[in-house]
Amino acid sequence: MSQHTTETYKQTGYSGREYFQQQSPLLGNQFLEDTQLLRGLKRVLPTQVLSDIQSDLTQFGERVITDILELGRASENNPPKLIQYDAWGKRIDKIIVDESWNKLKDIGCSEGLVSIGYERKFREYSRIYQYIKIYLFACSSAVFDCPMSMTDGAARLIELHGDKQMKEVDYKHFISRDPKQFWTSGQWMTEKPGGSDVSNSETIAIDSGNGKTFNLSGYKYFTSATTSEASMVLARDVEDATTMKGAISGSRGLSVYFIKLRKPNGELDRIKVHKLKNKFGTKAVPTAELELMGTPGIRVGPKGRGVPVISSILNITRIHNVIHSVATMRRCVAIVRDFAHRRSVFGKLLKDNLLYLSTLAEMELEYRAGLHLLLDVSLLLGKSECGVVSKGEDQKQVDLLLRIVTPLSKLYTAKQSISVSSEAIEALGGTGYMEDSDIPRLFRDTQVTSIWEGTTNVLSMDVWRTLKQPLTIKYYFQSIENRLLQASGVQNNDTFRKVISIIRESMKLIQSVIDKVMSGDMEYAESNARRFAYLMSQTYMASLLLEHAVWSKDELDAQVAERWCFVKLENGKTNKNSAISFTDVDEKWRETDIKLALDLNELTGEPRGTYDVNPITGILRSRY
Ligand code: UCC
Repeated sequence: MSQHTTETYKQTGYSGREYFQQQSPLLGNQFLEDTQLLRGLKRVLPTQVLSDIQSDLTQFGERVITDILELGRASENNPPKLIQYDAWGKRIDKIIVDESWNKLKDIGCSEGLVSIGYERKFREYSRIYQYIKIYLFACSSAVFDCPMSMTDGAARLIELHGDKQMKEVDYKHFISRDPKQFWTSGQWMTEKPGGSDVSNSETIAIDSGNGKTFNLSGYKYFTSATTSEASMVLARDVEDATTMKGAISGSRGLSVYFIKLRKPNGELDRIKVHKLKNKFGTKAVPTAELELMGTPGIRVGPKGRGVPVISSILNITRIHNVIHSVATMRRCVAIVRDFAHRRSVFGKLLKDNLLYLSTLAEMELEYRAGLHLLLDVSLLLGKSECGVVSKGEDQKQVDLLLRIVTPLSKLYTAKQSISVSSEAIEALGGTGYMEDSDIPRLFRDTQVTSIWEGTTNVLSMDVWRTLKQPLTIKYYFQSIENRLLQASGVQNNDTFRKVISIIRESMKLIQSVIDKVMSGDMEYAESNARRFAYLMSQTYMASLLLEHAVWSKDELDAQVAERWCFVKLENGKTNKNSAISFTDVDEKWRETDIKLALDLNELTGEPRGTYDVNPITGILRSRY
């Protein structure tokens, strides 16, 4: 210590000593450390498929905490800019994105984030493979999963409704693994008169004279990923723009059009970008307000069937929403779990604080239930697309089940992810609230999952739309009942018996609501739609957790199913009619909390997240 410092210390107390430095949370390989994912995949995938994809998922799990995470951060730090005029006053409408955003596109392409689902190398399991890669990618990629989701939806729409040219040329760009060939697509529906209600759409489409190409004019209010090469656009068919002759009002006058955004010289083709949206989250995603000024487009699918046709995109992007939501929950759990091993308060590490662990256990519970739902809906999609059915099923059953499970999983996991990510901020205290900790971004980004692709209420009403087809509820109950049957075959398992009984009660409640609505009480249906959709989601998820517990024969998995039933379906009731009392919960679940929160390593009994070096790969963990 210098003479001067010693003097200063004597006078002011300053000694130049080192102050406490908190270690930041670290992340390891996001595939290998996700033990629940590995177990879930073991349950749903044939052994050979898992063995074929495991090394790819492992390398990708490492990339999402290294180069992809760095690119995602760079994209976040350099959000897109709109340059409307050049120095000479010429209107140019250029959206400038950071180079990292373009690199994320190239990586997404070469990693097959869209193509895997269409190459169908693993038939019905291909969607699970594709979606687990996107799940790993989502929280590291500055939400580049958004353009990927719409590209996925556009590829599916062309597969179902596209003409020869689209199938032979455009589709191939969407599913390419060559970054030079790869295109992303937008999906432009929303206008100022309506986001949820598209029936008032003002954009019009007029035949250019050849009966094939149409000119589109209108103002689109939210166009995500405006740097895409192409887009699917909802527009109203008219014969005359001035008189609006030929226009049919409401959503039945709408059709879907496929447009290419740019001319060969790279300039936007009769599209004016009015502004980039100033969003709460998803800051790197260039979302714009723009005007179509006679932009050429080709109709996709039948005239006037715009909503059902574009729904084939919506039903895909809604599953991407589930992916993003579940990925957010998993990332939050990973960060908080690691932090619990590094942060000491009130004389002990957070990993030894029972209340902290109880909160983390709740987050883990939400994540696990969301994960099993994601695996289920992905498999249903794969089966539906590949025309594959399981024993005792038929195709209609798969299709209708997919149709209802899609909105149920979208609406429910979005809400879960918002509460879990909010909890993660709190779990990291003041630093978790700081932008440069990167944690608030997870919360802001996932807040949108309950809004885009249909709000919770719109999706809740969509659940009622699906129930108009009477077989839907039959298949929904049947799929749950199959799982209950499996579990009831397990001897001497009190936990399973309890879970089965609670799920059966919930099914009765669901049926009673349906009966009331079928008797004509539509106001009841509308005002209770959200509660009802939650009940249907939670009941279905309970059955999935039960199925997983039956498969794994793991006592902890059985307790997870039981806890889900208690928290969600029994609603924490303490009356004597309840299958589980609060006292039971306290005694039994204290131990479970620790296991759930810390995800103890089965081999060593050590909690994961205590190492700076990944115990599985031996590779250094990355700072989140
Ligand atoms: O926000 C947007 C882009 C953001 C970026 C996306 C990234 C997300 C990925 C996340 C990863 C990070 S695009 C805008 C999103 N907008 C919406 O989602 C719209 C929300 N509103 C709805 O969903 C409404 O319920 C509407 C628009 C579907 C309501 O329209 P209608 O015309 O009033 O509905 P109808 O009359 O009930 O239905 C018309 C037809 C019916 O068939 P038919 O005529 O045969 O009876 C319905 O059964 O459409 C059919 N239909 C469907 N079919 C309606 N919805 C569906 C569906 N989901 N699947 C199949």
